[in-house]
Amino acid sequence: MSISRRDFLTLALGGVAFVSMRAFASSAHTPITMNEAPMTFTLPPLPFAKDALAPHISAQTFDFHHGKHHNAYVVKLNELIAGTEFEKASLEDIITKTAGDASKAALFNNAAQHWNHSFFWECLTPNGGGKPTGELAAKIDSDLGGYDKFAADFKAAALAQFGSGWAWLVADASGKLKITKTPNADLPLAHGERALLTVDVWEHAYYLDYQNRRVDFVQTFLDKLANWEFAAANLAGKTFKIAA
Ligand code: MN3
Repeated sequence: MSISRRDFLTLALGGVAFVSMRAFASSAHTPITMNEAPMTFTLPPLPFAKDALAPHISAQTFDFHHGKHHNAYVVKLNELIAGTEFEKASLEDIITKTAGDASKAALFNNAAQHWNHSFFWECLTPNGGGKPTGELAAKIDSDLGGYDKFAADFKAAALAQFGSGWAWLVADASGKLKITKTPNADLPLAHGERALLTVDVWEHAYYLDYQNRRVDFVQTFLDKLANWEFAAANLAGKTFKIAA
């Protein structure tokens, strides 16, 4: 399969947030035959320039966090699925079928971390943060006691996650908003919940810019970086799918 750089840019600039070889495979741009070899997962580009969030998150942090950490999960994931029943599966299928299976922990961890990071980049935006508006704000009022309580509870969840993990705003199976935290690679998808917004609280997410001050990082995320437009689209039912 051949994808030209121009096609890639056209798709990327056309608003396709998550592009990958499998996404191309199913697009009109690239006819594919049934016999074609399984595709591999690819590192999605950041949805902003790597210095666009400075000084809140530095380009150096993205060099490591996106270029090294996230990339390593993708490389390992591809190694683990090669030649297995999972080599043609969607990322979501890999995650849901390996969640809770101790014998497939490495596969789950790398697949979930690929999903988590791809999602997290979309949760960040220059000039983001502050209070959401519209339906999402109304849901935060009705389900979570208003923005100020949401912010306090989200920050508390992020700080209470001992060691590595994630804090989330999710919609549960009934559609009610909840704040959750998950350890390591664990994620709402493994618990029947829909992710709306997340912040990565692994130390690699903030150590270069904030050292040990996780609280300052999470406060900055809420005040300056949170992409409420993305969260609102997730609430509205936009399917976040990493095409792999
Ligand atoms: Mn991370």
